[in-house]
Amino acid sequence: MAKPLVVVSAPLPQDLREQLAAQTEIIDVPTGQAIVQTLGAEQARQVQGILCTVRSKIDRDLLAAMPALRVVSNFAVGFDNVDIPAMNEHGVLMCNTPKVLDGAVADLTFGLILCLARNLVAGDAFVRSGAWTKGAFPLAHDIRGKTLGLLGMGRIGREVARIAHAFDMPVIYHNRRQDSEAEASGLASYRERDALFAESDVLSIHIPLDPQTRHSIGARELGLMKPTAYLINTARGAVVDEAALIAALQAGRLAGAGLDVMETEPLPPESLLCAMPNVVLQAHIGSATVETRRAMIDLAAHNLMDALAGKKPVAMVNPDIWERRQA
Ligand code: 8YV
Repeated sequence: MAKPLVVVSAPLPQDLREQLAAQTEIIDVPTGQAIVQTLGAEQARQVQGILCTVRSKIDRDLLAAMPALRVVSNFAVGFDNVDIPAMNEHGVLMCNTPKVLDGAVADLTFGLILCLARNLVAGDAFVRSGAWTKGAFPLAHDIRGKTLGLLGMGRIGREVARIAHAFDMPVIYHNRRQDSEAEASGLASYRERDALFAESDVLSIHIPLDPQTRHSIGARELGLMKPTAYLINTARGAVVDEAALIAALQAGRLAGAGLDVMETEPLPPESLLCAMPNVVLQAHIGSATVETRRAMIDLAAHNLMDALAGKKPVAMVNPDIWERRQA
């Protein structure tokens, strides 16, 4: 029997490539490049699996062009690049990489919080420029005792809460579903959504991007926040109305923002965010460590190989498709 045809549009280490090549025929598509257009209609019709990053758009057009497609495996925990209702209609399994990146993203969240509160980026420039020889660096702020608000209490939110306890930060959260375990263990206390924005000294976002959450943090929410508070976003840029965030920062209605994600990535250098001293920016690096990325690509590649071999993948976004297939 011919090996199934798969598209690889993600950085795949050689050992995993060899494992995948033993059971499939691989077509490489440069990361982020439109898959169907690169392949052409004839080849697209035969593709059974895709391994891709969040830069590949998996939409109705792609699904219509790939009637043999059985599985899409994202090299990411997020799947806002994928039209899940359309995947369900076409009976295509969606896999992702949860858990393995929780620690890395939570660590970066704290990196951003500390950069803002202690003014570390400016402090580095202060020393390098020789300004230290002329006087002391201005005082910054403690994070100890300050309230951390978590919007979203999934795996990453919980990991951030655990770290916050080591910094003696009281933790409050808002989530679609109240997390009784987090409450019972003393990890975090539930707040209504508006109260979370109003009470937090640091508000950190840990929700996925979907049609309901897009621009769900806008002028109204930012207006509820303390003028001394910081906003941290390591989730997805588009959950925040970036124009409203810029306006709030410019007006001093917010003390600062730590952003690993933006509405447009890569962030154009002419963005007003780049000129703001009270903003710390990173290039969507939440999971970008050697160890975490290796764990992610391992999981993503095995999800793909398992699904094609008829073995239950470890991480499925729409397990109903799998169950339906078994039945
Ligand atoms: C990126 C992420 O996917 O996992 C996610 O949802 O946003 C990141 O880890 C990363 O760039 C790997 O493609």
